[in-house]
Amino acid sequence: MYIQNVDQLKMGSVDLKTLANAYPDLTNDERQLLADIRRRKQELLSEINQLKDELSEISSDIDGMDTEEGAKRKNMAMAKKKFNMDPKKGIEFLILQNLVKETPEEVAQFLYKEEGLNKTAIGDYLGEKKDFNEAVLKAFVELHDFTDLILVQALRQFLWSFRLPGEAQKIDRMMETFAQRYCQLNPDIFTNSDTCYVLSFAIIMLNTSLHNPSVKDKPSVEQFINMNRGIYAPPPLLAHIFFSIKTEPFKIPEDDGNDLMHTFFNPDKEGWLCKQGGRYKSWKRRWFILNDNCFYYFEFTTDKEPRGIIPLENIKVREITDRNKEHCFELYSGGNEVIKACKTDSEGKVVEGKHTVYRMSASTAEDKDDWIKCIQQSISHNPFYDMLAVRKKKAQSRN
Ligand code: 4IP
Repeated sequence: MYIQNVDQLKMGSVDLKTLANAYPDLTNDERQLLADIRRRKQELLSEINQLKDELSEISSDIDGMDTEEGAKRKNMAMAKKKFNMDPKKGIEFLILQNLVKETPEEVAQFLYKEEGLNKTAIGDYLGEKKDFNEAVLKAFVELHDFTDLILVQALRQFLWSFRLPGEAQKIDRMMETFAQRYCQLNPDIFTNSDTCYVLSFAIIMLNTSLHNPSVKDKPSVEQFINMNRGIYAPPPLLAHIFFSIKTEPFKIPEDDGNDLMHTFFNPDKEGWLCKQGGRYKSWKRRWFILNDNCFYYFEFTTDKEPRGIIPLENIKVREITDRNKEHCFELYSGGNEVIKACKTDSEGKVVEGKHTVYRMSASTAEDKDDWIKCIQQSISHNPFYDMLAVRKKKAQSRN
C-alpha cells in the first residue's frame, strides 16, 4: 500500500515512517525533502484560504457599498427629475432621502453645483416668497464670487446660473439680493446697493436695445451715459459697460419666449420735437427724452437740467392735424383739466405747467409714429417700470 491515508497526505501531515511505506524506493533525504515540500504546501494552502476569506469579506463590503452608492445615485437622479417638474417637491424629496440637509446652505449648494437642473425651475424656486426660499436665495447668491468683477461680468455670471422668472416681484427680490452681495464684495464702487440695482437693470435693458433685432434705434455710448445720468455712476464706468455689452451680449439660459429681452423691451426714446406753448401758442424746438414713464424736454441736448418734466401717469397720446405744423401728435388727459407737469420758468424757478394738451410736431411721419408707439408702450402699465421707478427714487434720495 503506497498511501495509507489520502487525507493525511493532502494535509501534508504525514511522517517519515508513512512516507517510507508509501515510497520504499526513495532515500531518506528524498523522503525528508518530500515531507518538507508537503508541509510547505499545506502552509501555503492555508495562507491562500485565509486570503480567500479576507477577499470575500472585502468584496462583500464593496458589494454593500456599491448598492448604497447605487441607491444614492438613483435617488439623486429621481430628485433632479422631480425638481425639474416641480421644484418644491424635488427639494422635499431630496431632504427626505437625506441627500441634502434641510439648511439653506445645503439646498443652495445643490442648486448651484448639481448638473442637469432646469434653470427655469431654479429661478422659480429661488424667487418664491417664503422665508426658507429667501434664505436659500441669499445662500445661493453668496456662492458666487463677484470680488473685483465689474458689474457687467458679475451680472453675466449671475444671470447664467438660473433663469430670471417673469414676475416683477420675484425679479425684484433676486436683483436686490444680487446688488447687496455685489456691493458687499466691492464696497468702493457704489454708494448704495439701490444704485447698483438700478444700473443692473439699465445694463439688461441696454443688452435688449443693442441686440434685439426689433429695436431699430440702437443707442450710442453718449446716449447710454445721458440716459443714466441720474444713477450717479461715473461716465467711464458707463462707457466700459456699454462697450462690454456691445461686443459681447448676455448669454442667458434657454428660453420659452417670455424672455428677458421681451420683459425689458426698452421703449425709451430721445430726439428733437417742436412743442407748442401752453398760454402763448408759439412753437419751440426742444430735445425730448422719454424715460421711465416720464417725458423730459431740454433746450440743448447737453443740458443737465430739463426745462420741463411731464409724468405720463393718466396721460393719453393721439395723432392730430395742425394748420401750421406737420406730423403732429398730442398728449392729453381725457378731461379738459391742466396736465400735471412741472417746468422751469424764465427766472429759473420750478413752476407747475399750464397745458391742457401738449402738442408736438415731429420732423417726419415715421418719427411721429415712432414717438406715439413709444409713448403708448411707456404709459401702458408695466410693473417692471413701477418697480424700477421706486428703486431709482430710493437710489437718488440716498446719493
Ligand atoms: C412759451 O412761449 C414757451 O413756448 C414755453 O416753452 C412754454 O412753456 C410757455 O407756455 C409759452 O408761453 P414764449 O417763449 O413764446 O413766451 P418752453 O418752456 O419750452 O420755452 P412750457 O410749459 O411749454 O414749457 P406757458 O404755458 O408757460 O405760457
